[in-house]
Amino acid sequence: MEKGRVLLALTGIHPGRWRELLAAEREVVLEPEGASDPSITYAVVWKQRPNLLSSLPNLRAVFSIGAGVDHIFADPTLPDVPIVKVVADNLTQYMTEYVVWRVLDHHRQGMLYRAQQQKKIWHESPQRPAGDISVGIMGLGTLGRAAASVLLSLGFAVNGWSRSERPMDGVSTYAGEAGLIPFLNATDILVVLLPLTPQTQGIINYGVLKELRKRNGLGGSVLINAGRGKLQKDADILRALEDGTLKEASLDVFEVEPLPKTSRLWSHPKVFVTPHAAATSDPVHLVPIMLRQMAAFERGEKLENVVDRNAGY
Ligand code: NDP
Ligand code: OXD
Repeated sequence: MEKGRVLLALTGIHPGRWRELLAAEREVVLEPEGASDPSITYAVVWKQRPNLLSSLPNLRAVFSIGAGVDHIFADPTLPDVPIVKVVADNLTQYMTEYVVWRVLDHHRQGMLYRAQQQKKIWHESPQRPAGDISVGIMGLGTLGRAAASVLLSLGFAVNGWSRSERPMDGVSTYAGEAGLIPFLNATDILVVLLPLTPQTQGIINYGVLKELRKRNGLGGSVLINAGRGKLQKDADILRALEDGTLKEASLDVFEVEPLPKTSRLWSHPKVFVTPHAAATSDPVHLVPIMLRQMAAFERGEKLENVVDRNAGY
């Protein structure tokens, strides 16, 4: 197979470093140039504009610069070529850090103590051992499993929910629709690491939050969403916080991003907001993986981490 040219089409992300690193081994065409170009065989994309990829007559594969690929599937004319998602130690590590940071902050009452500090209140609240708390991870894939293993090592009880059965040592696992309610009923801190698909859209709604475990002494359950914003209903989260169904939430992702300045989530005292920053895609770590994959593909080897089109992730 001939060495193909790469189209770089990133929306909302500066292409400079990506282009520079890809150019070490490949000729790179930067969108908006490149449409219909027969010399382009690969596309490296983030939220590419619709119909762009279908205009490339010799496209062989698409590389997402993120672990999520919903931004690619948003294109209604996606050509039938393999779509490769990011699986990289560096990104996994970032996500694990985010999840563990947020779980520990909620568990160790960071919100309460920050509020007390503001008012100069010296008051120690009761502490619970990590083993008393069940962290439920929705989406026990690459990122969910990595976070689960660190949470286990910290002593938390860990539950995991996935589409198919995914056994993991030390984790109580649940699968599919039948497993959802039992999973929620056994979970105090819900961590969402699902992909956005037609099946998962809006899954974090009031009814689901209501099913989280209710226990005396914990003051309510906690939601941490670092998956995708459209998995959740922002208004349902606010309702659950207002009526005590939820004690607190850490949200990295939102139905609309950037989170509109008018959103109550920004100023809610029980919500911790980050700007879709849980795990950044670092070209220094990700481009070498893409270049290695392109070269291997041209030697006739199989691409790794190809998305399942039917499943949508
Ligand atoms: P994986 O594909 O490795 O894992 C996805 C998991 O979700 C799998 O366990 C899968 O089940 C499960 N799942 C998918 N659909 C369903 C469903 N309908 N019901 C139950 N479980 C389901 O993905 P990653 O771990 O690599 O990434 C997860 C997501 O994290 C990404 O798609 C992206 O949206 C988000 N992300 C967010 C970032 C941020 O900065 N906020 C950064 C990186 C990723 P099964 O195992 O059975 O297939
Ligand atoms: C991703 C993301 O999908 O950063 O990797 O959201």
